[in-house]
Amino acid sequence: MLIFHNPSHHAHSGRHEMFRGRLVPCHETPARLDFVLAELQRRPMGELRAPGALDRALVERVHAPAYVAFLETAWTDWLALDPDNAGLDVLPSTWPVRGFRTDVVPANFAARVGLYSFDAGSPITAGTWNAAAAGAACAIDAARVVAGGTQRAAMALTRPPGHHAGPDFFGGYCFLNNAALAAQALREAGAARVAVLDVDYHHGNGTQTIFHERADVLTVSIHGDPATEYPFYLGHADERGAGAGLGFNLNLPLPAATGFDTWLAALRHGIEAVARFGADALVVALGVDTFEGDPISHFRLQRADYPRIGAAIAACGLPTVFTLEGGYAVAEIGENVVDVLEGFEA
Ligand code: OKP
Ligand code: ZN
Repeated sequence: MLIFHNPSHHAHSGRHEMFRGRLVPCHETPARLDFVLAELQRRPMGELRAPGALDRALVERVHAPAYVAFLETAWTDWLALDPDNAGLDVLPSTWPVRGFRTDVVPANFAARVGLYSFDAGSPITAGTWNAAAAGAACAIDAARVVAGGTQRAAMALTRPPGHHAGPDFFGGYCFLNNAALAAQALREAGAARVAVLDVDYHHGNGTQTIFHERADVLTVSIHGDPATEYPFYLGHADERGAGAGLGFNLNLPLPAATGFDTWLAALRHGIEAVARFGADALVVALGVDTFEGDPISHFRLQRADYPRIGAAIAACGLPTVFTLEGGYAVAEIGENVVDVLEGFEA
């Protein structure tokens, strides 16, 4: 498969995320992608390529233009407040929850950060826009290569991840929704029906919300039950989509401590839904934070399970775009990701 890697990912390197009353070191680090690249040196899976220029217009058909503009200028706006801010990350501390207005964009920068976010765990740094934009270009380019038919599969090997980013909000370490951008690019390149299969430990709330009222993109997510697991406020089994999109979202929440047998049964269920939908192309939001050694997640998948995930996905027989999402057991992320790809290609 052709792998688009993000040459700008190091530019996004957050210092801290808020956790239980403390600022703690970020889990979502540049080392994560470096470990995947190192494993690909040992076990090459195909050509590695840098992305081309970002199709900004396509990004603005997935995300609100005002949100994209906010992300692009957030760092300079932050520095304009105080030059000493260069040594600090941007983190929100106030949000417009129930009863507040979200239709008036505040002039105050901190208020705008809150308007466009949903957690205090996703710092904006000097290079966040450049890294997220290059990652979006990876996802769009991967989709176009697959749509062109010269490759059955391609990957957007990038960070920050994307699946928590919604139409006009960041959070969960995500800023631009790479999987949604790939799905939109596949649609615009001629695939009538596109399925997004999200196998990250966390519910793909951003992707679900982006396609909530659309019947042309099926969203399926297998994840830790939001009753106890991040992102908490979305991802329940009764969320089926709305309007024209009713019936085109499938959530498969599983309890903490779920092992591979139960997880694989959920994957098969999700794959059956993709087949019933009649998808012409598939986007896989590939997080490997389902791994038993993951420091922030609670499933119990083991190393030997990952090739089997790849094989099950390959059996869909669809043109496939992978995006990299979570996986925080940094020493093992490379092996687990490449194991999925190897299982897919076998
Ligand atoms: C991203 B992805 C908030 C910290 C909560 C966020 C987890 C984001 C996971 N202070 N943790 O789905 O792997
Ligand atoms: Zn995750």
